[in-house]
Parts: sequence; structure tokens; C-alpha cells
Amino acid sequence: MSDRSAAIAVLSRQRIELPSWAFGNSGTRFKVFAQKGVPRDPFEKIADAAQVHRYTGVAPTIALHIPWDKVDDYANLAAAAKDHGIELGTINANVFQDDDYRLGSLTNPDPRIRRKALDHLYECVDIMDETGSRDLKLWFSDGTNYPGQDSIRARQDRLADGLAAIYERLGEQQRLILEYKFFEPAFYTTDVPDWGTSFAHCTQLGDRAKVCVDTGHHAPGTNIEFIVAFLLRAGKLGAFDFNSRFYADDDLMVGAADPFQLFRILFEVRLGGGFAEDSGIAFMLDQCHNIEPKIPGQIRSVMNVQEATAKALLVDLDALAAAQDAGDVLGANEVLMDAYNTDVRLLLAQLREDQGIDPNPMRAYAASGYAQRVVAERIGGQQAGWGA
Ligand code: RM4
Ligand code: MN
Repeated sequence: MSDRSAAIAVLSRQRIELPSWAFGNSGTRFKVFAQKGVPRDPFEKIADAAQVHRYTGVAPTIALHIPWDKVDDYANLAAAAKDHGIELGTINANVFQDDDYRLGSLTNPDPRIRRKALDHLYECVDIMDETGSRDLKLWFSDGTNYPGQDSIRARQDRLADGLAAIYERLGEQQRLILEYKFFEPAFYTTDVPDWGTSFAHCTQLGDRAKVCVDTGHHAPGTNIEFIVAFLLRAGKLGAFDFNSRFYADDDLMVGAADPFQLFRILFEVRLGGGFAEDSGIAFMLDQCHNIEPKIPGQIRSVMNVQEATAKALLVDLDALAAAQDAGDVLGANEVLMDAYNTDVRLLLAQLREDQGIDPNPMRAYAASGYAQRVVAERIGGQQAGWGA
């Protein structure tokens, strides 16, 4: 098979999961800008996510965030997703938006609050049982703001205990995905600040505990593709939360700030077997569209991932290996850059046509009139947003 047809084979089975919260209102700690036509409940978020799938063909699942997407009947929600041609995906827990969590959730010094956090995580597993979700994604805002505030070691012990309890509760087919982030909202220590901490806890837990790499959760200059290569080699890469950052955890569209970095990451995914059908890696977006329209923002992001994937798949591995073996530094670099500098937009347009969808998803969505329709229809009620 030529590089091109091998690339097309992978691209045609690529799947990218969408975050329900990308469709709600979001903002910074300074201001949340409300947009017209924004969903008012999880059902409307599903309808919007289905639009992204409809015009890209590669985004058939939506991740939920509990309690933001809490409903009485999850079978009903799953049925609604199915009606729209998509499915429910990862369940994201939320133990960071309650007054009780001021000093932490699973690592809180107060056992009553640790118990409350654990109960929420158990509830998330119950929901997974109803939705058929495979992954429980955990991100903890836990940490401290001042030296001496709490014992770093005791907090690690509490974290390990809490994680073990939740891991124990998972079914055979379910996984615990532990996300890390180096700071914010905690400013001095964070209890899961980096991939090493997540890796160590996941290793201790067992095979069904894996690391989530949120591309926005690193210090500036961090070599994320190295982390990806390392985790893949160790069989511990469970998921991506894709987004891009300029300064902090900006949650901007993936591939917008640094498309070259996204390419380098996806090239390591390719080398590590991450595009294999049974790799088990969840490729998810974790973004907020604060000032741009949300559905097109998600469509653009999906396309950015597709473009970077296509380029990563076009790297000539034989030529690269030959140059590497010969110690040809510039030659090896050129092989990589040749692929990166290839314009893959036509290839992807062709792929979409072959799959019976419009070659230009952005244009097709804009022409559909959906945005105008929901603005007209979604009158009254409470728009979904952070904390809503
Ligand atoms: C966190 C983290 C989580 C996401 C929340 C909304 O910073 O990235 O993955 O669920 O934000
Ligand atoms: Mn994330």
C-alpha cells in the first residue's frame, strides 16, 4: 500500500470525541459572554454535537460532564443521541465546583469531604453503567496555595486511597483515565501536576488505569510529544484532551496556536501504534469557544486534528529510518518537514466526498441554516454554561 492509501485508510476510521461543554456558554474568570442559540440542556448539546458529526463524519460521540449534564434518565439521553446519529462517550467527573472542595476533594484533610468526592465518583460510575460509557475521566483541581498549608505526602496518600476505591468499583470493560495539570486553580502545589504523577498512580492501580494528556496542561516549552512517546511505549496512554494554548490553560481550538506541535504529537501517536483500531486511545477535544461560534469552532478543531493526522501519516518512515541510521541529521529532519509542509486539504476533501459528505464542512454547515434555526427556536429557559 502506498503511503497515501495507508493514510486514507487510517483517516477514514479516525474518531474524535466532542465535549458537551464546548457547546455551552463559557468564558474567563472576568466574563462569560452569552451567545444566541446556545443549548439549554444536555439534549440540545447533543443536537449541536450531532451537527459537527454530520459535517465532518468523524465525531460520532459526545463526552458528558457530571453534574453539568445530569439528567433523570440516561437511557433516554442515550436514545436521544442515537436519534441524532451519535453516541454518549466519556464521563467526566466534577469535584471542583462545590464550596466543600475549597481545600481539595479526594485529597481534602477532612474525611467527610473526601467521602463526598468519592460518592460523586461512584455516581459517575453508576451513570457509566447506564450510558455504556467505557471511560471515567478524572481531573482534580486539588492542591495548595501556600507552603506549609498541608502535607504534600499525606495528600498523595489520600489520593492513592481514593483512586484505589474508585478503580475497585469499575466494571471489567471500564477504565479510569487520570488527567494531570501543572497549576490552576491551585497555585503552589497541585496533587496531580504532571504525567509522571499520573503515570505512577495509574501503574499502581492496574491495567485499566491510564493517563490523559490534555495538551493545554503543561508548562511553556514542554516537549509533549516526548510524553506521548513515553506513555505509548509503556502502554499507559489512555486519552487526549486536545486544545491549544498560548499562555496558560487557554482551551483554544486545537492546532490553532501551534499546528506543528500537534503534528509532532500525532506523529508519535503513529509511531507508537496509537492509530491502530484496538489502541484504546480516546481522541477527545476539551475546548471552550468563548468568543467564536461554538459549532463551527468544533468543526474547525476536528478538521485541524484531521489535517495534522494526515501529515503525520504521510511521513516516509523508510526514508526517515534510512536517514536516522546513517546519522543524517538534516536528511532526517527534512523527511519530517516534507510531510509537515504537504498541503493535505485536497486529500481530506476527497476523503469526505468518498464518504458522501460535503468536502468543505465549514461552508456546508454555514449554508445549512442550523445556526439561524436554533437562534429562533431556543428562546427562554436557562442557557447551559459553566456551573449551569
Ligand atoms: C479542566 C480539565 C478537564 C475539563 C475541565 C472543564 O481544566 O481540562 O478535562 O473537564 O477543565
Ligand atoms: Mn482536560
